[in-house]
This record gives sequence, C-alpha cells and structure tokens, in this order.
Amino acid sequence: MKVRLLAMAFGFFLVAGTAYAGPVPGGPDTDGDTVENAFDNCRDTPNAPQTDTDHNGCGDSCTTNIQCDINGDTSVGTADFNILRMQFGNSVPAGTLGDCGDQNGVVATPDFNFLRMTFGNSTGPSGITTAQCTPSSCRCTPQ
Ligand SMILES: [Ca+2]
Ligand SMILES: [Ca+2]
Ligand SMILES: [Ca+2]
Ligand SMILES: [Ca+2]
Repeated sequence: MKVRLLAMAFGFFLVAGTAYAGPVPGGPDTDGDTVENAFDNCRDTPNAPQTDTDHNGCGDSCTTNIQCDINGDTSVGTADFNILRMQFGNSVPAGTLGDCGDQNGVVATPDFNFLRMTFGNSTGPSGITTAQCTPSSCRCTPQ
C-alpha cells in the first residue's frame, strides 16, 4: 500500500514537472531592450515598457502605421506598393485599395508618400503566442 502511494506521488511529481512547457528564462534578447525574445511582445523593436494597449500579445511599438498593409499580410511591402501603383489616380472606397494615407477616396501622391514613409513596418513579430498571434511566425492580427 505504501509503495503504491509512493508510486502515485512520484507519478504526480513527474506530471507536474513536465506540465510547464513555456519559455525558459535565459534566452537571447535580439533587440537589446532587456526583455528576452521569448517574452518580448515586439521582438525586433526595443520596447522595454512592453506596452500593449489592446492586450493581444503584440506590443504597441510594432503595430503602428500599417494602414498601407493593403494585402493584409501584416507588413507594408512591395506587394502593397504594387497594388497602390495599379490603383494610382483611381477613385476607390475611402481607405481601401491604396487609399491608405489621407483616406479621401482617391489613390494619389499623399497615399504614395505615406506608404513610402511606413515601408517595412509590420505587426510583430512578437515572442508571445496568443489567440491573435500565429504560432509559427508570432505575427499578430492587425486591430
Ligand atoms: Ca528584447
Ligand atoms: Ca522588444
Ligand atoms: Ca497590441
Ligand atoms: Ca488618397
């Protein structure tokens, strides 16, 4: 009986010991903001305060100025530029299809300039996986 109890207790400790599979402290800190990658809600941008206003696991520092992410891939890049270029001069529903700067319903120079200024901006990557962060790349869904 005693042996069986001991075995059960041992089994419990084994399970308890392996239950925590989260990140372990001591990992790299790529952006040097003193928050290790695995815990950093904006891995590639220094943001020591870790402010995350909407609590989606993606820091405010890497979710700003991505209005020109026209194709919705969570970053402003060449594909977005090409969409804007094809729509240049066109009237579109305000804020869509390249009207990402002044959002006045016409794709024009102010929109191009805004895309240019925010080129390369992206949401994430975050080191924290949440419902809104894709586990594979830890990109966050724009809000
Ligand atoms: Ca960091
Ligand atoms: Ca950071
Ligand atoms: Ca956020
Ligand atoms: Ca416009």
